[in-house]
Amino acid sequence: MAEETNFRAPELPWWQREALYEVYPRSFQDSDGDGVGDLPGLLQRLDYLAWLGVGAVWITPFYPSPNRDFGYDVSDYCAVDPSMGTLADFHRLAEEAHRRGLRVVVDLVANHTSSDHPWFVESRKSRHSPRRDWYVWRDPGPRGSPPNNWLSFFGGPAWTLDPETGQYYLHQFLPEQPDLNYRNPEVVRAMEDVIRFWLDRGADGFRVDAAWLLVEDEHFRDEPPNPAWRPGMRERDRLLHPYTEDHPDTHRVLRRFRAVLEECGDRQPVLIGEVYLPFAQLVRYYGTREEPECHFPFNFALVDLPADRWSAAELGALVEAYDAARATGAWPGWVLGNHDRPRVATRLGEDGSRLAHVLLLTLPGTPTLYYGDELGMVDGAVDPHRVRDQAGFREWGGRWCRDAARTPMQWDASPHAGFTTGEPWLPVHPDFPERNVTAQEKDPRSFLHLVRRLLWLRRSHPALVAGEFVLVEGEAGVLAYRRQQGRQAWLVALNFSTRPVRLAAEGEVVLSTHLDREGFEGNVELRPREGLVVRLRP
Ligand code: ISL
Repeated sequence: MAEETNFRAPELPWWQREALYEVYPRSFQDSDGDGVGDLPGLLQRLDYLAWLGVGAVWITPFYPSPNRDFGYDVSDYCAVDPSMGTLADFHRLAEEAHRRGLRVVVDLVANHTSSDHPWFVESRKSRHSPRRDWYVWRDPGPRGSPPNNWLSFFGGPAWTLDPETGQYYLHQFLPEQPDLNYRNPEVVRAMEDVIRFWLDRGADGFRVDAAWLLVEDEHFRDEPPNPAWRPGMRERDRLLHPYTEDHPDTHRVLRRFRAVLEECGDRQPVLIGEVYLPFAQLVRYYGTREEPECHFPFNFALVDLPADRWSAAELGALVEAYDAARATGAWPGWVLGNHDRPRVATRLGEDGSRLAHVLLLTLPGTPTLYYGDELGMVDGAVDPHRVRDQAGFREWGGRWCRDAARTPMQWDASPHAGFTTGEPWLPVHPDFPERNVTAQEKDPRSFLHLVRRLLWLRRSHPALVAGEFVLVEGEAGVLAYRRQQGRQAWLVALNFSTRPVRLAAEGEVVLSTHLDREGFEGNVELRPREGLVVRLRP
């Protein structure tokens, strides 16, 4: 890559300079033939991630878990599930990642534990258990009903009766995922110790699961009906959520988590929040200068934007609204997909997903990629009789299942796509003989090469990381913006329309979504659904 300067913007912290790559470890690489991916498997693939050009890997939960929600029901925060490896494997993984200049971000499943966690086992023993108050227990409502009308993400009430002690406990997710009680200072301290545990073992940061749900209304008020609810929407969305989401005390907890990270000084570990809220509320998860919270909460606007609204006008407005909502200096964080949502290539198609990746990797802020999206992987078909993720299946009323976005990574054309020598826990997508890393490495115009080129372009040019961002008014249907720092100026033009558009720009095409016109200078015409990155003449 001749044009790269390899300038790494050293004055910025690593989590601003580098792109994040989400790995769902069960589905990434199996090393022992049990059909479930594991940490030693991920270790084998670190060279791939370094080659690709991401700077950090976020690993979703690998802790001991009865797997009712595949790791998001943790029964021991300070260990590794035997199916995923050992603590020594994590240690080796962190060391080997660091040797390659990669950081390791782990999941902090803070909102709830597994009902098998010793804390909950003890809590439910009696009303007088010393850990009773570690969870949220309430007496039944009238005639034995749940204490109020709160609903779980995974369907049904957010309360389950414990017949032994005659009280209900709260769970925003499955009954097997009881909510911790952050009004109890001992719980906050316990989670701080979990953070320290993983920092001591080489973690470079945390993605706080369900960060906007940590604390609920202390008066347990009923939630009002949602007038916008329509059949087809999630059952939980029958209600508005003023009392179970975004409670002011949630910020108090996140400030405490952040303070633990601040103890690390130069290591600069990162705190990222999983927060599904409108911009005005989302931006409060940065905290303030005096009392910081997340380095950034994920902005899921591009995950939530329906495919028929991916237009230049709509995206331009979205980017500007996000910008306007953030205080100066609040660092953006963009996402196209994750293990809870349909894959981006399924939502937008191959062309649309190529455009989306140019956007993701040239907007200001930290981009997070989801494993396999760099190949254009699409959702797998899910046999309703063989659903593994029952929780997600219920969440979406059977219309969609998270299994679809969690099929094994497609490495090569060998049986099971090189993911495992055994029987994969989820079926490999049948397009793997053509769509895989090995095949796309050989094809210079593949999706993989597009994403790799974009990643290296971003990490080599500070203007694309931290440069000024200016929307450029122009042709209808084309989202165009400049990124500028000092004498470096770039134009990104994304043609979301289905007609060709002439571009008035003095510069050199450095990248096209089709990877077939690099080096071109002069007046370019954007083909339908083509995106270009142009280096402007100083
Ligand atoms: O996708 C979503 C946002 O609307 C939610 O349904 C999602 O389940 C929620 O954001 C919380 O997700 C996280 O916590 C869950 C776990 O099942 C998800 O996989 C995780 O990402 C409970 O731990």
